[in-house]
Amino acid sequence: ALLLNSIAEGANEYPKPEHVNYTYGTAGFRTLATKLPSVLFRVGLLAVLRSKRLEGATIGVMVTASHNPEPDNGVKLVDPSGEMLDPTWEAHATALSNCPTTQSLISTFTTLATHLRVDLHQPANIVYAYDTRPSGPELIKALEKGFEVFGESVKTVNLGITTTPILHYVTKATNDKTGEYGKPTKEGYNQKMAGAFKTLIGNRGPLASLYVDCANGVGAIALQEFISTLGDILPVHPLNTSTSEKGALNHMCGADFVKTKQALPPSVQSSNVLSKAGTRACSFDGDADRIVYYYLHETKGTFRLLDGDKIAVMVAMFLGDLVVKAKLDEEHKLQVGVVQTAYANGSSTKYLTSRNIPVTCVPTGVKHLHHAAHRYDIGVYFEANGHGTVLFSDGAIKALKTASPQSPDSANAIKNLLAFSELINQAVGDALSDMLLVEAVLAHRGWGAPEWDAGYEDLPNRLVKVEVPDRSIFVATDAERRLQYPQGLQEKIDEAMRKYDMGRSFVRPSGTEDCVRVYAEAKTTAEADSLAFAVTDLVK
Ligand code: 16G
Ligand code: ZN
Repeated sequence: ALLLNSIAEGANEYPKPEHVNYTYGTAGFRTLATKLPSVLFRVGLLAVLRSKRLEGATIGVMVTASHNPEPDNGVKLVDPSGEMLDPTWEAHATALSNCPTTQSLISTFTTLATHLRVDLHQPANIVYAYDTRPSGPELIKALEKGFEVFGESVKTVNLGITTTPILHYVTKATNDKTGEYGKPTKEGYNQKMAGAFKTLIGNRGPLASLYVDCANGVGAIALQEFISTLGDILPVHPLNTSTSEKGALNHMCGADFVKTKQALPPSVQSSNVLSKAGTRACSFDGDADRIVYYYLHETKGTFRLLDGDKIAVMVAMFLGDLVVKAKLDEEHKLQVGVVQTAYANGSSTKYLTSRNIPVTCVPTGVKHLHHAAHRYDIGVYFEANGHGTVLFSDGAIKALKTASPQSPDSANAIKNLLAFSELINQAVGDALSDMLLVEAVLAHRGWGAPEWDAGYEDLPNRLVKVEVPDRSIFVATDAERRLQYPQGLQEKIDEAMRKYDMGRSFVRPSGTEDCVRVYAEAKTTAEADSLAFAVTDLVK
């Protein structure tokens, strides 16, 4: 009763705005920050329930809206393994956030606690963090209020302004009682990555200069801290690092801008840093869990994008070669596989398949890719937009650690594979760790951006955002490659596709915005555009 009283007090302090309907979507709750205080308070309650349900295992809470404009914010929960919240709990988050009154919140809370068999006497442990958005501190107060109502039984760690992947790492490391995954701090993470990177680079350094567009977000801070741990084997030049300049976050820069516009951020363009042939740059998004690379064509000067697909292909091919060198393909049958979504460029899928790398296609959203990647010994997953990582299964790690190599070459390959497993964030994709992964692979191959790019040529493609009266009538199937409803629409899309050389198009409702997205690719830019617009007309 005491608890319910304090919940009521907190709820009165953070009333739910009328006429707003919240959904815990692909990336948690995300909307205008001014609409979020009541949601944060309630997410605080749910995080505690989840932790208590799991007998005090540490739950992570991240307050960010990633690549969205600065006035937005959001919140998502991280499970003890460092992965996204168990999908069955998403509905509980949605239910709590939509209770219109304090009364109904109390009753939903009580029902949930009973129904989920939460023992409220259990301890709870929470670790939380937020990005650089101006709305962060106010929202954090509301979140903390949600923890405080439980009194002494809740222990919290505030990581402060930190990237999403660091929060995931710390959550995972805190729950790993063996201590093998690493120290559960930001410093622990940086040391772990720096150590693995140094092992991988060996005497190949110092590497060529790398320009990093930090989207004026929290990645700028994380990068700076990491560089000071790493030293000078990788000369990194951070760009767009104005984390406190109003309106700068994600504005005309960052991974989402580059991927969507397929162009340099104007700030990078005008700084001229890419004019020296072979110079490469990359862009993080606003919470540093996405990365894309790019460079300018040596003779034509045109913009060349190296997106999530290009990263996945290069990394999978390289790790596959290492597995062969380590002789782990024969003895242990270790398999490298790739997970993509329907947005993966058709050329990348074709390239992998023709080289006998198995490819799985899953619906959009990190949790789907992550889950599917677990099914491979070494599962490489990337969304085209730059979210991704590489998962090493327990079996793979064990095989690596117990192998008895027959040659120095094999021994070296094994050592490198183990170093990659340390370098790469096993909880979630991290722009920083992925950047080091790319740099390490390039260094080993002796490649620059053009050699990396040479593997295959992207099919021209086009993404269109279509506003429709009711996006819920669009139901996708087959990993979002086909529409099940509205009935008959898929047949028309198929008919449109057949008119274009290498034409492929699909339609899916967005999980983050009130719209439907149309993707099309074809042999030429004109054909890709024309297919995209033909399908858009069918959808409207
Ligand atoms: C979310 C997802 C991202 C996905 C995007 C698609 C996570 C952490 N984020 O941002 O992976 O690409 O949604 O957005 O899962 P859409 O449904 O609006 O196209
Ligand atoms: Zn992000």
